[in-house]
Amino acid sequence: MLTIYSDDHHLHHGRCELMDGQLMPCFEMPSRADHVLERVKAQALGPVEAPRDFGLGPIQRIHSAAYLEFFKGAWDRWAKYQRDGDLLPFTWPARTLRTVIPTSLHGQLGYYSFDGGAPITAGTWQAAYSAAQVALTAQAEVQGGARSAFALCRPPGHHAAGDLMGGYCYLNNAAIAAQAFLDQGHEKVAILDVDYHHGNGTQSIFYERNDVLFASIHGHPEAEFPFFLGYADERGEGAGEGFNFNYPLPAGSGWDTWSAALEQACGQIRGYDADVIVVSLGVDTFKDDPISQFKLDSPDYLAMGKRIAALGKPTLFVMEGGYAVAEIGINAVNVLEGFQSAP
Ligand code: SP5
Ligand code: ZN
Repeated sequence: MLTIYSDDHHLHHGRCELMDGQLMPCFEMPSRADHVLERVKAQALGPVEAPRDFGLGPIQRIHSAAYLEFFKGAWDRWAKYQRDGDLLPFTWPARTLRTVIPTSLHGQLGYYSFDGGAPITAGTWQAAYSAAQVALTAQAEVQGGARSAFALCRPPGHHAAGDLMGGYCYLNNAAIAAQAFLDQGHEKVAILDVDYHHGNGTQSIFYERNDVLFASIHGHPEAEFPFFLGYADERGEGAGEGFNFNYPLPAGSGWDTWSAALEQACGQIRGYDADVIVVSLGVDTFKDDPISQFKLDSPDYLAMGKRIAALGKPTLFVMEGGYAVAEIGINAVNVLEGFQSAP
């Protein structure tokens, strides 16, 4: 399996996030992707190549022009204040407030984000842009006939909506790749989101459409980030009704519970008869993940890859979360090896 990877992810290294009443070092850090790359090489998964540049066009298919302009220019506006820290939002247009677009930097930052978990640094735009190109280059490999490809994206993308950043995400790499498949002639794409957190951004992007089926297995939003989306009764709307499937699971869920949900998700994907599958590959379902509450163990990821392979469709893997840095390479590459080992 071909891996696409860019060193540009190092340009994004947020300093801190708010947790347990304290500012803590960001869990979403550059060493995550470094460990995955190391494991790809150690296991000889296949060649590793740099991304090609497909420009802004395919990104604009998913994200609004106003959002992209804001994100691209935000750091330069912040740099004029000559503060020490990253650019972080602190006010959001929640209930009772208006959703006007302010003129100020922090007003706009609140408008274009949904949490305080997506710091903007000097290199964040370039890193996120390159991650989208990584996804698009791996997509082109599958479009060209490969059985699978791995987009080693960082920063991750599945929490980013059309005009919102949050949850460590800025550009929705999986959604951008899914749209590229459609724009290049496919008619039905399925996105299977196995990250511990609900892929609220991806769901919202495709919620009213029937050309992308979205299925997500995640910590129940009653108790888990992103809290305000990801319930089982969210089935899609309008033309998209019946093309969105959420499998929220309780804290403590292990492979038995998790794999039963995977079985259901795979059943929906099979019934849909997708041309191609995009996997939002988060491995924060791991038992020792520092911010998550599932109990998957490393061998379970081999089984996960095998089950996905049994769908028998061309498959693009897009890296999302996973914060047990020492094991992230083993767990992510286990999914890919499990997939590859299946007939
Ligand atoms: C891509 C991705 O996985 N994003 C996840 C963003 C999660 N941000 C909220 C983290 C909250 C952590 N709270 C854990 C409490 C444990 N004591
Ligand atoms: Zn996650």
